[in-house]
Amino acid sequence: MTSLGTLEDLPQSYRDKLTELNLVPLWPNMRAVLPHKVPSRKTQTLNWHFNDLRPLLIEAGDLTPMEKAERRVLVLANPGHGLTNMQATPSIYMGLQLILPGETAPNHRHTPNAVRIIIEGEGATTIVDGEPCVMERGDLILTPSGKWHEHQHEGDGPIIWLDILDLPLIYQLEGSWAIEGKAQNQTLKRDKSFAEYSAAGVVPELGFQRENTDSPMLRYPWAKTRDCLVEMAKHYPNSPLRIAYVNPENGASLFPSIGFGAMMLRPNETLSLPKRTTACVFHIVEGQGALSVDTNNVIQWTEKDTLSAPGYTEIILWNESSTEPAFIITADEAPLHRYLGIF
Ligand code: GTQ
Repeated sequence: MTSLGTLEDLPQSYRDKLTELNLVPLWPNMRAVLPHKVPSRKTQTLNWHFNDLRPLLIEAGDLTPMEKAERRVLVLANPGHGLTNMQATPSIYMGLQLILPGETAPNHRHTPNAVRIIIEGEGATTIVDGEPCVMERGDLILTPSGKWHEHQHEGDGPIIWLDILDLPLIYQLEGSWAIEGKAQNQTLKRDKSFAEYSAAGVVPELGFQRENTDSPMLRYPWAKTRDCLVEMAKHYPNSPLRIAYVNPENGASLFPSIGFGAMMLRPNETLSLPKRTTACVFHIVEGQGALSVDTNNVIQWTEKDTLSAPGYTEIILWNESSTEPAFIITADEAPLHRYLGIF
């Protein structure tokens, strides 16, 4: 690869004339935007330890009433992307949200897609287009783009969950906006979409064509996901135990932008993930262990932690317990990479 001319190689008078006309020469930046064989990646490998950030989130509950927050969230910002840009990876936003007993995060809808993964507490409900979704530990609750959603908490003690949105992507596309609405009329007692799709391979007879491709299932209960992994472990003693969350009607990823999965690591298991183009985040539902990226960057994790890792890397996960399995929920940008033909 030949080295290319730099900005400093050009006379200042010429550079000034370019600037005047809103022009920049490509060649000084050519290798930065088109590096040789491997892309440059800003996503840093890191762990947001739940035990470190929980006290700060609880403190936010004292410092900022719901009326002043609308969503009481501490954003898990990857410093590689700049803290204020609210990116865990190029297209994934993550935040930890706190609701105290009796509080409601008011109704709104927005263009970004969102998923919640419940970490702590019970008795909260997210109402999505009139459908109340119960929030239990490890559950995935979907609020696809454009759907009304509000969060109510009538349990005892705080409820905390992880929000995962494609906000950075939608924001970059200059497509991110929201509108506030009145409290929803909740007509159902609890999640109907889960009832309709609770048996794999069997779907409701609609008698009409769905208008859009959003997953009709809004709540993916952790108990079901966990059971599936444990059951698979009995049949596949030597294979990696990984499953994908999909739209039950068509097998598509939950969102066009972000794909979700779950994995189980048997006691003491070491799992080498296939090398892939996409950055990835990991949320530890149960267990303790370590993650290494390109063998040199080793970080420890435990229950309720959330981690990020860049793409184009060799990722290895260990379960360090010799008696208990570990369970991890993953999110990545694979659907988008596939769509763009760069996966
Ligand atoms: O709960 O609707 O973390 O709108 C960021 C934006 C959560 C939400 C976030 C949101 C929400």
